[in-house]
Amino acid sequence: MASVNKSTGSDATHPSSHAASGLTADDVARYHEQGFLALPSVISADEVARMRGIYDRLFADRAGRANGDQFDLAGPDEEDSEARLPQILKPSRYAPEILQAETIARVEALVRALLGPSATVGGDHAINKPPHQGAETPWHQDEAYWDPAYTYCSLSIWIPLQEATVENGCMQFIPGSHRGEVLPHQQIGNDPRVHGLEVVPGVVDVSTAVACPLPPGGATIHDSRTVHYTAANRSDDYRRAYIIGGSAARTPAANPAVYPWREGQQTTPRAQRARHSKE
Ligand SMILES: O=C(O)CCC(=O)C(=O)O
Repeated sequence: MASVNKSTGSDATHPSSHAASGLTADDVARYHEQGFLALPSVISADEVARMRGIYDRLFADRAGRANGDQFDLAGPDEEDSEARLPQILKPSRYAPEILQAETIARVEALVRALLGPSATVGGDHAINKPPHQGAETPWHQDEAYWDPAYTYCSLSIWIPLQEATVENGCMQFIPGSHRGEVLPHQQIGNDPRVHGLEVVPGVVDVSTAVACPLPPGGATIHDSRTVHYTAANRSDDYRRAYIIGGSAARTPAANPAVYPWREGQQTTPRAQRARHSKE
């Protein structure tokens, strides 16, 4: 008997809902059970090479820096300090050609297979770990960044533009963690200048973590509540990740939580640049 995804109402195991995505019914069931999925091949080697050229240019040009879309996720983000974990929000705003129609169609099929036929693709970002860099992306849940006034049904598709290994910072997940609440977070290192968030140290048991190495153009997909992490890049090359989101409609939360850590984010150098650019 087909099972209905309670959060979306979609018949997620019906073959017609996932045929275009290339996912099997087992893949879909595993995603909902574990909160993540690793796929060895989502975009072609040629497409990876084409995207990588655009990606490297965006970081070299510091695209989006002036309006707060490009910043250091893990460091103080001051003009004279080298970024530990450079991130660009909405890279497709600065280089729309990074996303070809074929890739959007592929991503949309994955999103709809997992979240239901009305789900949409939207919201991309890029995290570029420099070689021999000590910055990890600490354990966190994506929803900790979002407004707790809503209940979400969202995922992220994480695509490495070179091989992703444990050594250079592939994705790691805590299976089943998407079924819990949003855990207490703080700014990384409890430093008020840092935009990035981490689960408060000691709150999460990471002994069951699963690392997901991937070839270039593979992808991991994770629920917006799944606790995840990437290690520091100890390789000789950049670790380039292009990430694109998908979601079904959010609904107002019945009993909204309060996320005190979001207040701190409003005072970071990144948030100040974003505010000034709008004045
Ligand atoms: O690429 C990384 O280092 C982390 C990515 C991440 O946290 C995400 O895609 O939600």
